[in-house]
Amino acid sequence: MSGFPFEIHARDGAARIGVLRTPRGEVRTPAFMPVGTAGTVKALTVEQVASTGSDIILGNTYHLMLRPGGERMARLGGLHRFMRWDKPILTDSGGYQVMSLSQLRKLDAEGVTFRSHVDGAQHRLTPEVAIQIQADQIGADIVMQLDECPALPAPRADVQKAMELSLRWAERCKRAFGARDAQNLFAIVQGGTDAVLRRQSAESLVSEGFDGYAIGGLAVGEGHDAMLATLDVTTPCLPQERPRYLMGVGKPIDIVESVARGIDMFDCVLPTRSGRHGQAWTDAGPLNIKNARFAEDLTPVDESIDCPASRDYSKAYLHHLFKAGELLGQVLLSWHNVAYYQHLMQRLRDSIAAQNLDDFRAAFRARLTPEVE
Ligand code: PRF
Repeated sequence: MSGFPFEIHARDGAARIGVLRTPRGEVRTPAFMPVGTAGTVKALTVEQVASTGSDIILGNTYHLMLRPGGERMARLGGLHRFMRWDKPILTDSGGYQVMSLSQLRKLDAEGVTFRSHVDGAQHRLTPEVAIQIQADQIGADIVMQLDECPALPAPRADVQKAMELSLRWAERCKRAFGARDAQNLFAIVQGGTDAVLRRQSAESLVSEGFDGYAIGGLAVGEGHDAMLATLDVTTPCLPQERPRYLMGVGKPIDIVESVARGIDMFDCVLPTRSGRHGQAWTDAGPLNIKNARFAEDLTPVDESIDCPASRDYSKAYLHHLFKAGELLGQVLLSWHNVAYYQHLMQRLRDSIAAQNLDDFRAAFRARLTPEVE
């Protein structure tokens, strides 16, 4: 495997900026991928998502295989055409969502059987099926291996078993994926917070050779410091020349600290989910827009961000929309939050280019004050 061209343009400590060149467009790294679980970045049009500077979005195999279904997705011409997003899409492989969302799941060495949370129908996901749905039916540009991610804390023996199963599934995914020019396959490092297991997982996957390497199994209950300590032992085992993706992370401060440790890609539901619940992300942390102190606040959430939702609407108006239960409030805060995340990624890229990431980190930490309720 060689993978899409990945050019690293500058480094600052372990951090890097680069460009991943896919046939559907360039991904500037470090990159944040808004989550488009069920064929939509919730509450946003693709034009709004693109306007935030998002180069790539994430889709979920689990949701799409249940609805509209993999075969129907293929007949509809694949996910890009269906949802009108013509830039790159990375899909998660489904195993993680089966564990958190489905009912009556049963894991064996071959795969996982589960009942749909939509209609209770039984489905089965194996490494081969996960590749077929992602690569052939959804038509994802970046396909993730099927893996098992245990919730932490867990006994070491369970973490080891999940890591070893994920290694065997990585091999099967690689065989099923075969040789493709227009699509990439990323492996997923597992191993909890155990340095020995993490190194073993990373070294095995790297010796097999994948187009990119994700770090899974974090942000699952271990806490910020344990997550960063795990990155410190894992990223040095990954090849410099391929992208590194930290799955399901995170808060802005998690992203800042992970970029400093050499991570190139992120995804998280936080900007869209918290936007739908009335939270606006800022450098000072999340604002609860329903708080009475915003009722007559005519200032925008962040006038330095080039997005109508951040710059042109007042906090008082957003407060009113949420108080009145108006849908537009959810749209505008989702839009602002994704724009805030992309603006943060741009500031991180600029800091790495200017070799002053440490100053940016220190200033970012200093501005983070808990919200006064
Ligand atoms: N595996 C997969 N998807 C994921 C994770 C994982 O470990 C995580 C963990 N934070 C988020 N999404 N396949």
